[in-house]
Amino acid sequence: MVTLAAAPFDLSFDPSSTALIVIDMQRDFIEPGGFGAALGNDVTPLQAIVPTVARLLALARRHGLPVIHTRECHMPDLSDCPPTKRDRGAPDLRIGDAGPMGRILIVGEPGAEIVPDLAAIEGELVIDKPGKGAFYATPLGEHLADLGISTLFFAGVTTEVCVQTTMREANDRGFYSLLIEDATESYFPAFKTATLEMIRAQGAIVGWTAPLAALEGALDG
Ligand code: C5J
Repeated sequence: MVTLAAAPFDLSFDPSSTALIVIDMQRDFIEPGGFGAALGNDVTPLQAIVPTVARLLALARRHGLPVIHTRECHMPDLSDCPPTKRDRGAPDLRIGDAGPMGRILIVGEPGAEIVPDLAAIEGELVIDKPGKGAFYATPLGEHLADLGISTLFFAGVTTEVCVQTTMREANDRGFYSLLIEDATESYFPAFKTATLEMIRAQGAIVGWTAPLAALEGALDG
């Protein structure tokens, strides 16, 4: 077992039953011209965490932790995108509309791809998900059960939407969940701060948080 100095208290985990899930580090959220920008957001803070997520991926790969990447995206006919999702707000470009990186959040389009610096390598699972949570309508749960995973490390964007939703789903399914504080980001700094606080509040009611350096120290020694 490895013990990590995390908040709100230490987290002990067995690396042989731990996996890393990197949520939605896609061009559509991180680059200008994508879905995030179409919603009126400044994507710069999300771009800034790419090197930290790359370091986290390197750490997980070095220690043989299974890595799972997710992409929020929909079928070209939008049959898996309910109006409640497509019609939300008044963005310049809605899900499925044609933008500078192809159709927004559509499977196989350039904007739906993971940014090149964080691309999956051979043997890593990439899960396309129609929802905010990565367990909803995907094979993620079965895959983790097949691997015998009990602890999940989380990174990715955005902290308060897809990352938090997936951590809550994981918590309900019995996984010990840790969010790497500097490997996640929001378009809204206050939402990131609030999400970190609510995850670890009330005795880790959803899970734990820790900076990447603490995890590197715990694993690399
Ligand atoms: C959003 C996500 N924010 N990946 N998606 O719509 O968090």
